[in-house]
Order: sequence, then structure tokens, then C-alpha cells
Amino acid sequence: MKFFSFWRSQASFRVRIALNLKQLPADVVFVDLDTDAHHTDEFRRINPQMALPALVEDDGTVLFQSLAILEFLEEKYPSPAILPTDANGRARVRALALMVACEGHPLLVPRVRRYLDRELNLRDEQQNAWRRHWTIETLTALEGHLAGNKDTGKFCHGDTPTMADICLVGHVTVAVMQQMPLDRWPTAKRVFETAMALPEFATAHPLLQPDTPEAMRPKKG
Ligand SMILES: N[C@@H](CCC(=O)N[C@@H](CS)C(=O)NCC(=O)O)C(=O)O
Repeated sequence: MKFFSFWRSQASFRVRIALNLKQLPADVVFVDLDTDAHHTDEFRRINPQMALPALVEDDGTVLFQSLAILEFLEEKYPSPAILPTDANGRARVRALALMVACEGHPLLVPRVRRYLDRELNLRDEQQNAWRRHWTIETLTALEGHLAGNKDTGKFCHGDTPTMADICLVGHVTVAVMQQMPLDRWPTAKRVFETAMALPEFATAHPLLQPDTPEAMRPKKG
């Protein structure tokens, strides 16, 4: 498989984790969003939406939209599972994942930020306020569903990682990158720390990818 990815992309982060959990090898093709590499004709032929990630199967089939990719991987490679076995559990996990992937994250993607900047002429301060607002809204909503819920375990749902954790860690990482203290979302913080302690999650971190700029990498020592 070929995996089209960008270090900072939250949606690529999700697919990286799922590939790691399911131990699936993929050749990574780095698409630099900062130089608009996703707007080239070459990438547009792969994903006309001009967004990452995309996963191309060996027969050339192109998969796009991170949650659809996660569902595909789950169907094709069911072990280890990233969805619970019961219908109620699956609905809860999908709903938690959607709160990030379909509510919070779309408000933070480059094309939205570019519109705020170039079309609406919002100043840096206003753009930062926008980013903080939607990051906080999403985390507060997640915390409301996770805290005190009988189905919340070590992870968002039970004691093994699911699609919900895969989505949650990306959003919490955005909050961490904005230097937000996580204490106001104690359950989300605990689940984030539990998940990121797993090598499958840790090695998928945006700051540790081969295309992560040197200046962004954690300082050694
Ligand atoms: N809902 C999509 C989001 C895709 C998306 O917007 N990806 C971002 C990176 S995380 C992107 O490529 N953005 C390009 C742009 O906004 O111009 C998914 O989950 O795959």
C-alpha cells in the first residue's frame, strides 16, 4: 500500500496509528501541505478533494477520508480490533470519533485557515482565537461524554484502544501544541496519556515523522 501523508496532518496521524496497531506496512509518500503539494495535478488525480490522507491499495484503488480508511482497515484486517463487538459500543466509539473528525477538526484545516486569512482578512490574534475556541469546544464536549460514563475505561471505550482514542489523541495533540493546560479535561488527559504511552501511538506522533521539520522535533537530552 502507498500512504500519502503529512507530518502535521491530524487525519494522517489517525491512519498512521491504525496501520501501526494492525502492523500493516505501507510506503509513505510525503505531501507537503505547506508548499501546496496537495494542489498539484499529480496529487489531484489521487484525491480530487486535495486533502490528506489517501491510501492506495496495491491494485490501485484509492481510499480517502481517514475514518473511511479506518473502517476499511478494520473490515479487511479485523485483528486487533479498533471497534467494539457490540452494536451499542460501536455506535459510541464511532460517535466519539466523529466528534473530532467531523466537528472539531474540519474547523482547523489549512483551507479553512486560508479562508479566514485571505478572504476574511482576520488578524493572527483572531485566527488564534478561532483555533483555541474550537479546540476547547471539542475537548469539553469529549470530556462531557467520557467523564463518569460506565463504558469509559483505560481508554475512551473499555480497556483497549479504539477509533475513538485514535481521533482523541490527535485533537489533544493540537491542544498541547497550542500550549493549553489539559487539567480542565481530566478524563481526556488521562486517556491521551494512556494511549500515547503505547508505541503504536507514540511513534505516529506528528513531531516524530521523517518529514517533520528539524526545528519542530523534540530536543534530545
Ligand atoms: N475529514 C478528512 C479531513 C481531510 C483534511 O482536511 N486533511 C487535511 C490535513 S489534516 C488536509 O489535507 N488539508 C488540506 C487543506 O485544507 O488545504 C479526513 O478525515 O480525512
